[in-house]
Amino acid sequence: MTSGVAPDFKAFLKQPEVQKAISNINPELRDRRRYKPSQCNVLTEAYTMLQKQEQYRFDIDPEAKKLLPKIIDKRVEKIVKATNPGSAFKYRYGKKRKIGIVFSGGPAPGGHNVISGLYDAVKKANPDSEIWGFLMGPDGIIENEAKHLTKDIIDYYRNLGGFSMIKTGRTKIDTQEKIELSKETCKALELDALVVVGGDDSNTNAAFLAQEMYDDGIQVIGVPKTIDGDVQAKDANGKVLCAMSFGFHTAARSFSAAVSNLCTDCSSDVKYWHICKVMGRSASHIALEIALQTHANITLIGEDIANYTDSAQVDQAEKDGKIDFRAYGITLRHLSRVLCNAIVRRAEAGKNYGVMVIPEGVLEFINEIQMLIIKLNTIIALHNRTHDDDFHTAFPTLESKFEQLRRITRRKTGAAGIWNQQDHDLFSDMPDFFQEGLLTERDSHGNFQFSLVKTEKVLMEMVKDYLKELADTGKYKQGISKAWFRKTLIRENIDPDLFGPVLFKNYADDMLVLKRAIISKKTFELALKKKKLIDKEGSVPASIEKVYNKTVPKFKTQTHFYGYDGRGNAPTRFDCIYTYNLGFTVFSLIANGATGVMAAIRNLEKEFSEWEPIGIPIAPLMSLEERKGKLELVLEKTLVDVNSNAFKVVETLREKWLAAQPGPDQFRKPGPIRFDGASEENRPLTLQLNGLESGCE
Ligand code: FBP
Repeated sequence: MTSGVAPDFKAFLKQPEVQKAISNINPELRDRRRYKPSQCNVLTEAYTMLQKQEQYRFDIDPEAKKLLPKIIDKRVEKIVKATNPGSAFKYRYGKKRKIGIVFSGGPAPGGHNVISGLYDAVKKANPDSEIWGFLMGPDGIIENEAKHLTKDIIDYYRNLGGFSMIKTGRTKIDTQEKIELSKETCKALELDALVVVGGDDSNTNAAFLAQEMYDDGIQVIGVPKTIDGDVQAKDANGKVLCAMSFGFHTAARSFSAAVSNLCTDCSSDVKYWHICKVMGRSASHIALEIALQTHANITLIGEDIANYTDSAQVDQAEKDGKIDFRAYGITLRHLSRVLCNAIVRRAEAGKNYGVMVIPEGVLEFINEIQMLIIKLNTIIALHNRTHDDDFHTAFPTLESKFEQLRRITRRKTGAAGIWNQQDHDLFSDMPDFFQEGLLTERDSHGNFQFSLVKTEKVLMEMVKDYLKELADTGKYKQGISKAWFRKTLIRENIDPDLFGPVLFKNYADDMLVLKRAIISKKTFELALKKKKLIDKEGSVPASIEKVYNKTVPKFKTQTHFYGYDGRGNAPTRFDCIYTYNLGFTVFSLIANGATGVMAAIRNLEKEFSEWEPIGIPIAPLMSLEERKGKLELVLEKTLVDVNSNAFKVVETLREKWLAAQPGPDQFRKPGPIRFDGASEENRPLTLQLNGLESGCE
């Protein structure tokens, strides 16, 4: 390799066309930075105020009342125009403020626009007010690492993806010590308000910080962020207050574009099943949206799987006068059978290819796995609480962890009641990489890290094993076209109508499937010999051999993971507008003295003109949940509702999209994310469908 750049090449690099081609600034970037998202009418007003919405009520958890007394009685408040604001109101509204903002958890497209919306609103009310961004997530608050966000910084990131402006982190402000340090930082910086942009855990932290800093007059506002789409809010009567967190649309659309391309690819070279694991730590909202966007052949929805009941097993138990708990919830083995069934049916229809979408959190919905995860979480948490070291440091290798589990099964005290021989046997039967996956370190929130487990590999290994069993027993065969069969034989002057009925179970059809008893080349030849179509010693004609080879199914897979790529995508126009308005909503809540509330936009599922900026109190949404082996007061994640329109559509069209008959597949091509133009889509399909009157009972 030579070093340095030749003088001629230096001159080449200086040419304007070359400079333009290699610049970091491209037309898309310029367009995005220039784009001004639309604003809800009310947010364009000079002064806004909050109007209590008494029609929404909540079933309040007694623990929330006990732990968050200063913010528990807050109501949902709608942002409305302040009519005839007096001078005291105007002074309060427009007083000089210093507001801190933090990103918490995984990046989600649109975060920068929350900041730019907040910045524009703050500056509109008082040009001397300032926004400070905490660096690297909640650690920035704890360690007082913040930077003043100036116009240049804000303008640089308008409508762009990621959280690169101030970065993010997963630290949880979940101990009194961390809360105290955060309070000290907010006081030291003389903040009027702190804005926490995060998911369920981060909004939980926001509520506790609001409670803690109430008497200091430091307001805390949450913003619903996560590509997983599981930060949503309804009141006790099921009235939707926040239909979706921001970032979901962009990530799901980005994954859909990639999955759709695979649908096109597999139906072109017709030899692969593309297995697509998609992000979504627990809830399957992303997978559901991908199903609607692409009509992939198979999409698993965790919440649907959890809902599974084996009715035959229930009936049998009833007859025996018992309750069989094992009949509720699917097992890993059963799920692999369901997948095999679909693969076999498509193969019989001549389609030895397809696209399967698996949500990364699917294992959590499988009863037996869920039990193991809960038990292992508890064992790890118990160890960490009772010893001075950490479980993963104490038992660094799989072997040592396994040995510790074995010791627990033999013990009579401590974690012994949690882990029994049956658990140990189930765990021991799992492949090494899966055992390792189940024992990986939990994240800082104590969550099991599904994105680190090869969910698709676990399932595909089981699928492959069972497909082999099905092939060996004659139940898995590749269908071939009758026209092709006839043409191939006629070319060698062989009468297809003599051979066809001997070989195929359905010679009258257009797509032919070998008879069940023909399970190998040997049995294939035997069938022909028996009917004297080939003599005992004679070799099989080349065309017949070709037919046999074509009937042997081959399950070849390509696996893909869609997660970080879509999370880093530049926001869709929907997410740009949604988040910019969230930024304005945050300011209106702060200017009107709110705290312990989450900024949200009601009616996201409707036309933009109907969007309604609101503040939702966080504390009444919280309840007790098991975390790190103990009960904690948290904001609940919203899972896919299996009675929702969106899910019912997928369920109803599942068979159609599987397309297990000869003929074309039913793929939908959403195309890449468009920021502009007539084909740009204005909101997630899940929201569009859920916003319509239901056709279900
Ligand atoms: P948030 O809920 O924090 O927004 O993160 C969501 C997510 O992208 C999940 O879909 C995924 O399981 C997880 O983050 C991955 O975590 P990490 O970034 O730590 O690998």
